[in-house]
Order: sequence, then structure tokens, then C-alpha cells
Amino acid sequence: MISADNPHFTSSVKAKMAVDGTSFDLKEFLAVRRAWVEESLDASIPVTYPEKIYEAMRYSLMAGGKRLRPILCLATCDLAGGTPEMAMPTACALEMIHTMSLIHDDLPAMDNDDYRRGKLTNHKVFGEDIAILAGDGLLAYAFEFLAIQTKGVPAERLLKVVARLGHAVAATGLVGGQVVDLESEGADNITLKTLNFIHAHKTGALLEASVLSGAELAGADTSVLQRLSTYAGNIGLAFQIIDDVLDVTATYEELGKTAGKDIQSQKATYPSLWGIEESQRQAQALIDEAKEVLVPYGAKALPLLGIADFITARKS
Ligand code: GRG
Repeated sequence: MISADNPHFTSSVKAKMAVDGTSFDLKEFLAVRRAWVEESLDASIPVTYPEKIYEAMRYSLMAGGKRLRPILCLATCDLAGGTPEMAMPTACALEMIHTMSLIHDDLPAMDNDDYRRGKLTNHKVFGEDIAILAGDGLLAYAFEFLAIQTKGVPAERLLKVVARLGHAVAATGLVGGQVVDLESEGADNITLKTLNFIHAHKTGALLEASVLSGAELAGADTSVLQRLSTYAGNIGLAFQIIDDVLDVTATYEELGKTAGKDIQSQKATYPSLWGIEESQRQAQALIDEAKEVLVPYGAKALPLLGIADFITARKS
């Protein structure tokens, strides 16, 4: 597990990653954080009896992906004065929850997708029964993992984070967003209000929990949490707008999943309401506003500013 003597947390690495206001390298920042997260995720689920379920959980968890949610959690913990060790178990839990939502989203009863993260979907490899259980296993383990592995954080702070994650996953978050998404499929009168509801819940809720939980673990005060909440709301919506645009403009090779699925399944999307150019403009406006609220934090906010830019610049 993560400890201060883990080679990835040595002072030389930290010094290299120092944000001095002039030498911030987003590509390097994301690559190093991704490597930390990958290493921690890899260690988080050993394969034991019954091997099949652990292999199915690991198959999707270790299939790559941008690791955006854990990176956000680590970055806001850092901004609020915390350490990577304080946030890493929660960061891993966020990725476990995100991965389980992808496994269930890909099932025949939901989006019925064959590819995810450049690989066959979980149910295509392990069967529907095991894929459902792999999702359930990851969801339950996420909460056990952060409760047991988090060190150096007062219990009441951790409890708030547990509640925040539960709220983001439940009918108040991902599950509620997915229900309205399923109900809206094929309907030709979806309003912007409904589309915003779907994505604020399906996508925005977990991104917001990622941003706020990191800061909360570090003991951030209400004013910091308020600014981060605005940042999170804006990047969450921008993330989904760009996701919809990429579904139209990117290839399977870039996305690691079938492109053009939204049109195929007659989903209402931002490009279908606004067109591609206006969607990109709206996403950029949200990102600009997200960056604006972090101005008071100066150079300390550079990672979060960089992540905001990454959301509109990404190709996958
Ligand atoms: C949470 C209990 C529970 C059930 C799941 C299926 C479901 C309920 C919700 C759907 C959630 C979902 C799949 C939302 C889409 C979010 C989204 C934009 C995913 C893509 O995220 P990226 O681009 O993917 O960060 P990578 O692969 O990079 O991690």
C-alpha cells in the first residue's frame, strides 16, 4: 500500500513535480500521477479464491483509462495542504466506483457495448453474471478500502467523505442520472433541462465527489470547498459536452470504444441540440469560468487549471 517510503513519493519525485509557477508540465504531471494511481490500484486487489471474480474485477480496473477522478482527488488534497498518502485510498475508491459504473453501463440491459478502454467489455469476457458481480464487488470494496486504508485523516473527516461518495453513487447521483438517461433513449423531445439533469448526475456527481473529497480529506474550509464545487460543476458539464462531441468526431482507436453510439441509439446529446461548434464553445466557456474561480490560489492551482484545459483538449 501507499506509504511515505514508497519510491513514488520520494522527495526527488516531489521536487521534480514542484509547482513553481514557471515549470509546470501538465503532461508530466498527469503521467506521474497516473503511474502512482496505477501502482496503488494494482496492489489494491490481490487475486485469491474464488479467482474468477477477482480476475474480472481486475480486468476492468487495470484496463487503463485516464484516471481523471483519482488525479483530481490527489490534486485537490494537495491544494488544500494534504499529502498523497491521505488521499490515495479515496482516489483508488473513486476509480473502483467509476470502473464498476462502466462495467454495468456496458451490459446488454443498459448500453450494450462490446468495447471499453480498447478491450472487450467485462461481460464479453466473463459473461453477464460475473460482470454484474464484478461491478457489485468493486462498489462494495471501494468503501471498505478507503475506510481501512486511509491513514492520518481524522475519523469524522473520513466519514464525511464516505457519505459524499455514497451520495454521488446512489439515486441522488449516478444511479438517478442513469435512470433518466435510460428513460430518455429514443425520445425526440428531450429538453436541455433533462439533458443537464442526466449529465449532472451520471457524470458530474462523481467528478464533483472526486474534487471535493480530496480537499475534505486535507481539512479544507468551507470557502475552499465552495470554490472547488463551482470548479467541479463546470468541468463536469464541460467533460460531458466534450464526451458527446468526441462520440461524433473521434475514432474507435482514439476512444477505445465504439464511436457514433449516441446517434445509433438515438440519444439526445449536446451536439444534437447545439451542433458541434457551439458545443465546443459552451465547453470552453465553462472551463474558462472554472479556472477563474481558482485565481486566488495562484501557482498552487496550476495542476487544477491544467486538468481543466485537458478536458477540452482531450481526444479520448
Ligand atoms: C453506480 C451503483 C451504480 C450503478 C451504475 C451504469 C450506471 C449506474 C451509471 C452510468 C454511469 C456512466 C457510465 C457515466 C458515464 C461517465 C463517463 C463520461 C465515462 C467516461 O469517463 P472517462 O472518459 O473514462 O473518464 P476513462 O476510461 O478514461 O476512465
